[in-house]
Amino acid sequence: MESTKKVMLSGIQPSGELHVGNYLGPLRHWPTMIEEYDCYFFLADLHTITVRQEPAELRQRVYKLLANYIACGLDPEKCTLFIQSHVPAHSQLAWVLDCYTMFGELSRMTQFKDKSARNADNINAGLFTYPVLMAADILIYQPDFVPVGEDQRQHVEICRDIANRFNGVYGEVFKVPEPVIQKVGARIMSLSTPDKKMSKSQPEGCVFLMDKPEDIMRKFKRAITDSDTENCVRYAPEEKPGVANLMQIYASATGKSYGEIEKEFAGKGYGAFKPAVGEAVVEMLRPIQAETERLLKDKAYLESVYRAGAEKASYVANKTLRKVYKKVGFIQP
Ligand code: ATP
Ligand code: LTN
Repeated sequence: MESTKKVMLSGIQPSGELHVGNYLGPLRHWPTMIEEYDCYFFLADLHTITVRQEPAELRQRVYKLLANYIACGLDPEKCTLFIQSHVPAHSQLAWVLDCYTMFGELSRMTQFKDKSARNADNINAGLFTYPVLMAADILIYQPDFVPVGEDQRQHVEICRDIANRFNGVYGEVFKVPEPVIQKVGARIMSLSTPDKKMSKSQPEGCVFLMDKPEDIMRKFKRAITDSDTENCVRYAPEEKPGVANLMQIYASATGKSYGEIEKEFAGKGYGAFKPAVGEAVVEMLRPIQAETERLLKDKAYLESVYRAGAEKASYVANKTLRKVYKKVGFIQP
């Protein structure tokens, strides 16, 4: 029997180590969704090769990300966990959608502009059409919701535009999904340059999920607070972006409000605040790190998870692909 639950889908690229931004932004909220929604979570390995990857490293990172997913609470019995390249229908749908996406709209994507500026020697067509593959990743499962961090909002918007355009020609083929972006944690900034988002492709100022406790403490103690002389823990993102970012991290890790944090550190200054944020993060990550290490020793289990996931995902994805092929006029094989 078909499930009547609403459908939710998201993915992360195994393009580097997961960091606190990936965790506090989207990932941490996913396990709370698996009871209520029919959830698909995948590892976006096809997306990673828009930037050159070392093959052996990429393979390792896929295992590690899968172990991280499960350790963060994504129970493979309760949701569909899979590797993007194991479901060829994503790429097959992406080609069709390429033909319903305009050059101009892809040229406006901020991530394309940023990444092509950073990889000037490799501005490949994949980097340019990346949002179309992402739209295919999404639309092929007909989800209601797509939980992501703030930086992915534009990609979910273009996905909606592509779906509406296609539906406009062929009728209601795709469900048009809504992005879900958490308020606190949606954009964790780098600890060293608080005007840039924490990003795995820029390890400077980045706290990784698997960092040792002493490294986490060191990174937080060195975090750039602001050049103001106030030395006061107060939430003022415009004036004090470094402090606001640490407050955002502390609030997400402890569940405290900004008001409560201001009270807790009243009269104590940054010298007390920074190590307290570090400790909260160490404690938050401790169980995840231990479980990830345990899972990484059990490759056979991880393989059984991604195989079962690909089978479940393929069933749904192929159904949508067949419908699309039929609509555009391809003869059924
Ligand atoms: P890259 O540097 O390779 O672009 P990234 O670190 O930006 O990687 P992604 O793989 O693009 O991470 O993102 C995975 C998920 O984490 C996405 O939903 C994204 O919106 C979210 N995310 C990434 N960085 C942050 C951040 N600093 N704060 C909150 N959410 C984030
Ligand atoms: N583009 C996303 C990863 C990603 C994704 C998706 C997220 C690829 N396909 C589909 C949500 C839905 C990123 O770089 N973070």
